Amino acid sequence: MINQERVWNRLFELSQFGKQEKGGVTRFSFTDEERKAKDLIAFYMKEADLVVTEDAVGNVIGRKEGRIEGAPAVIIGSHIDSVSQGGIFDGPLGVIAGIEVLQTLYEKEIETDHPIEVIAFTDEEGSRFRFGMIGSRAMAGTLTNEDLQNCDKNGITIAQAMKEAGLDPNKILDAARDPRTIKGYVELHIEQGKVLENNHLSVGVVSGIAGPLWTKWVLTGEAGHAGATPMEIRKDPLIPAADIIQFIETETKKYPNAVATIGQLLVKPGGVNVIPSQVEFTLDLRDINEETRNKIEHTIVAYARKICSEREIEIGISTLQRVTPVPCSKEIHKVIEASCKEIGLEKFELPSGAGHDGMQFKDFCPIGMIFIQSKNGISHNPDEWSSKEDCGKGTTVLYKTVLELTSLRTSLINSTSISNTKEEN
Ligand code: HGY
Ligand code: MN
Ligand code: MN
Repeated sequence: MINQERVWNRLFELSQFGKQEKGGVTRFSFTDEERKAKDLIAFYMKEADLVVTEDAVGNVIGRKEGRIEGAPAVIIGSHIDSVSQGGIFDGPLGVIAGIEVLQTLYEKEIETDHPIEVIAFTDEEGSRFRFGMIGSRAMAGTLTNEDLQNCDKNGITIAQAMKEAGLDPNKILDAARDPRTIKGYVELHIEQGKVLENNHLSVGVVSGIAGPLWTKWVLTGEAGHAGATPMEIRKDPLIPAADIIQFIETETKKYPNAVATIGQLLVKPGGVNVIPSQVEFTLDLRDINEETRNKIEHTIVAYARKICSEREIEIGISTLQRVTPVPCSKEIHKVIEASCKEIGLEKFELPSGAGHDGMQFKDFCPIGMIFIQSKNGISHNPDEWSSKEDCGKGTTVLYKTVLELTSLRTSLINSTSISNTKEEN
């Protein structure tokens, strides 16, 4: 029923914006390449006969009205911004598949009870400003002016970048939606892990989404001469930093669902023959259970403060973003499973280690996610890959799920799915 070729071709057409010579796609928010990508998405939405708007933070929204006047909408969301040298599927699959669902309904002249919106959210990744999910936060009414002060590596704040993109940062609240206008949220995404591949499956239903906690660590010692300064009198911040990073790995490995990543590490002043004066690194810590994540965080911080005080090294830890892990809706979970069964796919449930825009709607409406297999579990990497067939299967499951969710016969209450409340640790 959906047009798999069209989904596939559009994924590659979109990937040209931000394509890197050295491989992969780099498409940060509020850049020219992202603007061109949004314009192409808007064009696809118009092809599907949608009313296309952009809200106060640049979310691109395509809407199809339903039969019932004033009924709340089902939202199909994802993002088209990327990490640096990322793949072509992370985000775009969900937006292009969402448009495909609506184009198919248009071509088959199928009306639904509830309206449907497909949304390309602004800056899900947080790659440019080290603060993400800007568009979905704004729609959930939780984006603040303080958030807009986060800046990129050139010191440009989100607010300034918005202005340069023709948006008014003072109007972010205009993007906030009334929860009564939204019935539910569903997203198709690549798994970005190896679970589906290890189980030889194309599609899975997401039980819950792990919450990323991003923190910035700054350790300050004293620069000195690499040759003339004896080891015992040095105040070298890099040594405790290395100790802390090793401790982070050891501590995190004690918890089966927890993951920790040091993605950025900066040594200043960075001279070969200079004892570092300062070290800055970022920590991305996640677990599907918030208590576990907090426990790991507190243990790491206590250890770090202890060894830094022993070495007379100053330590500063600041939070870049703290996203609560979110369980998915049982009802939507059931609808996705039934859709899988309808097309002969085995039902399979798995948690999401990656964060997604749907998390921002946790207090807003029930959320559901569909995963397709990632080859070798690789993502955030030019080698990110999913097969055309799996993209087609995922889009078909999304199509059937949306058809069911937009029918009056399916009622949704804000509930959590049973499976991700169990505590493994
Ligand atoms: O970082 C993440 O989990 C997602 O790719 N934004
Ligand atoms: Mn991503
Ligand atoms: Mn993503």
